[in-house]
Amino acid sequence: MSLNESQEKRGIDLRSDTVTRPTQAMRRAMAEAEVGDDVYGEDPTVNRLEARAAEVFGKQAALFVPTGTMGNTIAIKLHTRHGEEVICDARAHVLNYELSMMAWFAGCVARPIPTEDGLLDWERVRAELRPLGPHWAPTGLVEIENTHNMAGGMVYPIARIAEICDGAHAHGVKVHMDGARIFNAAVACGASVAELSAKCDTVMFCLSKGLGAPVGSMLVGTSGDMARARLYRKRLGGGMRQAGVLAAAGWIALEQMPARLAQDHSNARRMAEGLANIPGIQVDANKVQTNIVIFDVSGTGRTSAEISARLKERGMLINGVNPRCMRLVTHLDVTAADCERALGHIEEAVAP
Ligand code: TLP
Repeated sequence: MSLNESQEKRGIDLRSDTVTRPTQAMRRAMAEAEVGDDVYGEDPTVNRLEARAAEVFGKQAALFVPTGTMGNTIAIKLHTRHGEEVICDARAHVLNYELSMMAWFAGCVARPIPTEDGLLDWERVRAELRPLGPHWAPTGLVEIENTHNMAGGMVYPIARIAEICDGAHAHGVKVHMDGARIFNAAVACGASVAELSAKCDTVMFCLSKGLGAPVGSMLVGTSGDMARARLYRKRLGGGMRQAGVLAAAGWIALEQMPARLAQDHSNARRMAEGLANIPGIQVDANKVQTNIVIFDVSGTGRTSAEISARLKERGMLINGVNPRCMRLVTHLDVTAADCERALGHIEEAVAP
């Protein structure tokens, strides 16, 4: 069976943009990659990818890490000391989906701020900043997520990021951006990733989500921070030896794939518009800015688990985020035609 035939048999997988398979160009580049031992800093393909990522983000240096979780974990460790607090949105990935890594590795607790749309602002951050006191743990870091996954792919206005960074820096507090999908944010707001993250001390971004690489994320920041980050990566077991095989796919993800993200965004918007017309489903299509749609299915009388199971029988995969709400994520392995078919399947699956 050819690769294309096997992909057609896969059905429609909208669980996440992490499910994408590497493109033919990526597979070729992986097969041909020049490699060395990256723990010795001798893998030319990894070195080239790190240099390019730093350049694209306008930062001094970058570090190739196996996962976004590891990139965020290292960043939090870099900027904090044991016993400090990390200010983040209440639905942040670092708080809810990373197995309390900030406590496990950095010895920090989260100071979550509930928000309507997942986006922090300086006023709210300032209200939660704490100095060391007889009862308080001091604030070690502010963390912002762009795009915001569980808020439905929301994008930070660039001015808001600058305000948070300027405010935090004036108080001696660093800012880390979980930019797992920062290229989606850049496409949605028409700014470069360098502009979006200019004032952030570190940024983690994923090659393995919308950009389609099979594995890999990057951390970018100052040379000093990345030298320390390299040691933390090793401590976490992330020294990957001939990782150029992976970085070769990452290079294509970084260089070629951002240009196609607008297609994912229009597919997501179309899905949201179609969902809004299905009785019992609630979603505001105008709020869909990138490739994630979170929609409320409670009005259908079915739980998200039931709907997931019914869709699975039709060869389609979508997960619930809780019993009332489901999330779908568009990506390079779903076409506009797949999205139309997906809407049909959902309409059937929610029907009484
Ligand atoms: N997100 C995954 C799941 O963990 C929920 C997904 O399917 O969306 N930051 C953000 C904002 C993320 O969305 C993710 C992954 C990560 C970090 C972690 O990246 P990995 O999975 O590479 O550790």
